[in-house]
Amino acid sequence: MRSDRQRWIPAAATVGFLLLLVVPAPAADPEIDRLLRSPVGKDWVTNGGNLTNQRYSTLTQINTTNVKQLKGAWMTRLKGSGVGGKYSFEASPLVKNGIMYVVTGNDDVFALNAKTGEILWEYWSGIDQKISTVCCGWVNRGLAMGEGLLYFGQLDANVVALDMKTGKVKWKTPIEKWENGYTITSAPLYYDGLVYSGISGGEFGVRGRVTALDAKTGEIKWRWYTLPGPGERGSETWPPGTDHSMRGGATVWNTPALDPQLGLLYFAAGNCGPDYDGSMREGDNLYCTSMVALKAKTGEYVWHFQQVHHDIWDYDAASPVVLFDAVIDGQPRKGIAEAGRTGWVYILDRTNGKPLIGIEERPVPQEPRQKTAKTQPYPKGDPTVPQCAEPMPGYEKAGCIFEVFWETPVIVQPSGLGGTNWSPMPYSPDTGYFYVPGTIRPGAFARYGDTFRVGQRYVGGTQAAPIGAPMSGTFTAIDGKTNTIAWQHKTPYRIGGGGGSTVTAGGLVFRGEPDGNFLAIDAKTGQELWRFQTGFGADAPPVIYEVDGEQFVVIATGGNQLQGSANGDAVWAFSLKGQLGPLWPPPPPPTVAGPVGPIATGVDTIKMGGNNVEYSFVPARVRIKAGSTLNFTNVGDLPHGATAWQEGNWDTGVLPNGQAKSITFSKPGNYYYICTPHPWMYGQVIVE
Ligand SMILES: [Cu+2]
Repeated sequence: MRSDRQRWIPAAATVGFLLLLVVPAPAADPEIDRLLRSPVGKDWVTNGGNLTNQRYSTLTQINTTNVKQLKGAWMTRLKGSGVGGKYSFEASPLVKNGIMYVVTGNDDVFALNAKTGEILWEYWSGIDQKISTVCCGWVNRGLAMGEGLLYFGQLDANVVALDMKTGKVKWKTPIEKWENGYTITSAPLYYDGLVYSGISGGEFGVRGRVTALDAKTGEIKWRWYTLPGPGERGSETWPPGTDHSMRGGATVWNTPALDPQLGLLYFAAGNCGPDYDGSMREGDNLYCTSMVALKAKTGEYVWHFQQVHHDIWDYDAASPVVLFDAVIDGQPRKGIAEAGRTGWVYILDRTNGKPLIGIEERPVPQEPRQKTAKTQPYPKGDPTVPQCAEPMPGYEKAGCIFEVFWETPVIVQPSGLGGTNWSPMPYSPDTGYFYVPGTIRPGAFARYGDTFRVGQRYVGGTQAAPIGAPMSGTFTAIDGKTNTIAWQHKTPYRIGGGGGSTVTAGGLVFRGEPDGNFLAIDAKTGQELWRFQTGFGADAPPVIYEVDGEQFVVIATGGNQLQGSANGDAVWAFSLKGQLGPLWPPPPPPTVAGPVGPIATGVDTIKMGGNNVEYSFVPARVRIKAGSTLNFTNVGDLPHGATAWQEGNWDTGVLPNGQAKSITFSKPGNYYYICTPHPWMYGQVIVE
């Protein structure tokens, strides 16, 4: 008896232990997890629609036969949140059970009745308006939901959870400090009790990472640095004995994707820092400009694929990765794809990170001072934008995608502000096409030595478009089986940093334009079927949902700094029962390069080389009264000047560091100017 019991106890303990091993813990939110794993239907519960980031809706009520009848169902203004030149509106609204949740560029969150547009509650972030480490517009790309909470990152580098019913803060976890250069702009991903968030700051000498937080408490469960510490995997791609990798950028500012079967989390990491100066960081510089897979539960490294070795062009992998399944060469394959600023779509096997269609390492131009990589990956298939620049007057050299440069400017295309930027790339399993927004724009690249200072811009050069350079875009259907163009539209404006799109089983691609137009396109043929003027820059990605049997298409229209489109705070919803007509068109975005950004008033000093950016006028655009005097002060390291461009005849001459020259503007007019030694440096004075 006694010996029997002795045998029984360890046996029971072993069975219990085995049960712990094989029976997974119950999901914290089984319903959201199921929606995240399923094709997208009436609800849209995460930024990319579901865990694949495909942005493909199975709803068919609105389709190619009836889309011409589509009209505005409602339009709601979000009480001035995110209105102002510094903001962009890039969020995908989320919808669950007839309630919509949307976040603005000021990190303010609104809950709306998804059928009527009525505001149900508001969360005002109260974020510090003096945050000085925002790179490229105050922006928030969206929310995640699960366990009755909404999750999002703020520009002050906090991840916040709100109660979905009330908008009250449940928890708030700082990932970093904005004062150190860190901000959060991407939408997080919720799945199975964890919230995954990236971090931005690639132009501020930061160390990129992905952080997983406990969805209930906000506790940080793990973090994975995109830049290896000494002795860690990948550290051999940085110069030994230096700490350059600790401020090498590789930020993650797009929503990850997740394969629950493989248990893997996927994301793309951004450009290397300092962006345009590779002289001190010899090596491939992992994991800059790379697609990465980690174990979703633990953050353990599984594989990576680097799109650009030793990046010196700001070829930031910024668009969200997309998971898809396809039969390629007769074999069912598990794919992952990402649209790069290089203009290529990178298509890999998501089980192992190996190219699915073929990517070839080819020799590229060399510049020993930049420690350039010997070869670069060239994907098989078609780029979506031209990859060579046209010569321009005033520049000695124009080159193609991996053309090298040092201190004399060289014009390169696509450039780090061309190709596909943060905009998502939808995928339709019906057509097998990726839908790729692209920007065509040359950049004048020049390197200069930059000193690292915590919380200051740290880019080591410039890629400004030469003043007067033409800018436009493309919208391309890329066949996922071949990586070749199925159809392509030339667009009048840049759309790679906006013009978000979404595809449906109704055979439609919905996409916005920075001139305010919202379009429906035949997903198979590319034919435009419908167009509607929203009145604001239509640069956010649309979302599809259903309430009470009625299908809606919604888009946040509030413009975009990258696109130069008209700012606002509107959310437009469309349906076949809609009654609202179009608004007046907003001012169109520029199609020729020139000074951009907010117009400052009450300013009497223009800093040349200000904000730790050598080739800049700060502020770049000012409005003054006739008879006012502007004091041009060189705070940079190099000699700079301001010289009238086209209109007017004034010149500060070239001033060394610390010197200033005053110019009085007596006649009203619009005065552009450039720095003659650095013609990619320009500004604007509006005299009234
Ligand atoms: Cu200059």
